[in-house]
Amino acid sequence: MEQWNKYLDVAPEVAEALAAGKPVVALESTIISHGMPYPQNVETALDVEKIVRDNGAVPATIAILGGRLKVGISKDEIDYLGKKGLNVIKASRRDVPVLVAKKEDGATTVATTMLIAALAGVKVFATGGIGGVHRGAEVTMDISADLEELAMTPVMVVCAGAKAILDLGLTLEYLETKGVPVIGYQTKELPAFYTRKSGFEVDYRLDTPAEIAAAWNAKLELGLKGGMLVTNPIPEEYSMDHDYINKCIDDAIVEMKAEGIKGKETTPYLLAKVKSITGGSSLDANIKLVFNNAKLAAQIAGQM
Ligand code: PSU
Ligand code: MN
Repeated sequence: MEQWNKYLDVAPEVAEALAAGKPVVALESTIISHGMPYPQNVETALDVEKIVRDNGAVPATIAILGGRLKVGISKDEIDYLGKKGLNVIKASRRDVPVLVAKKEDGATTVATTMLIAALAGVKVFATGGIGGVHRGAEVTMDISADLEELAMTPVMVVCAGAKAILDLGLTLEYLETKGVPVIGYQTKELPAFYTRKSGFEVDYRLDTPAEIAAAWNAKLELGLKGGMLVTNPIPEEYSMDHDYINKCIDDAIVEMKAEGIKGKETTPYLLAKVKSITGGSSLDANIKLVFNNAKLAAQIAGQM
């Protein structure tokens, strides 16, 4: 028998909103511990919660704390995860059973945040970028569990596309195989996180939060399993130069290979390396696009 309920702690404010059918937006915690340095990670996480509120929804930052699956954590808990940084375990789906049984902490990736959000009944989730098919995956088989989660778990993920640290073409192919709709918000081109353009097309361009919510509702009513990926381009004024950022990413990948970084360390390594190569300017862009996604996610949740 399924007894997932006994592992879940939903914050009272989130539980009340869900019970009343009010909009809730899930937020992840790997972006706090592994995606950005302290203290910008904590400042950003708190600002993102405020943006969700300002746009009419209740934020639910998700993490595993002392083995509990938390939906909605406190300011102090966000600060704790931000300070502990890389010393918190980056928790993907496969890490959940052991962390829960050992009563340990885990920062939830997109995959695990979706999993826990779905248990609580939260339908919309905002983040920066998702994991995907890594460059060279035809040899390494490094394909993020985020894609598999999108294939099976009913949560909409609002992101700024995926970073060119990934193979974007293969990532789109994988999502197609798994039946995951990839929506561009006011664009037909897949955004590439730091830039609005990637050279790849999304499946559909939808222009309003209401249109996106309608597609979601149709998917649920049809009984189609899995999530939906909404890609929201970084605002023009914060987007980075395409050639410059791609050169930085290529350099970061060369260094990663030289250092022999593999597996779950790959993504955090590349995020930190790109930040240092760009002298921190990529971090500013990263923060701005997360804000932009939080706003759109709250607006979509309000239309569901
Ligand atoms: N991409 C980003 N920022 C991030 C991540 C990805 O631009 O913080 C994090 C997310 O938590 C995502 C995870 O779910 O990295 C993917 O890791 P992996 O490639 O190991 O699945
Ligand atoms: Mn991986």
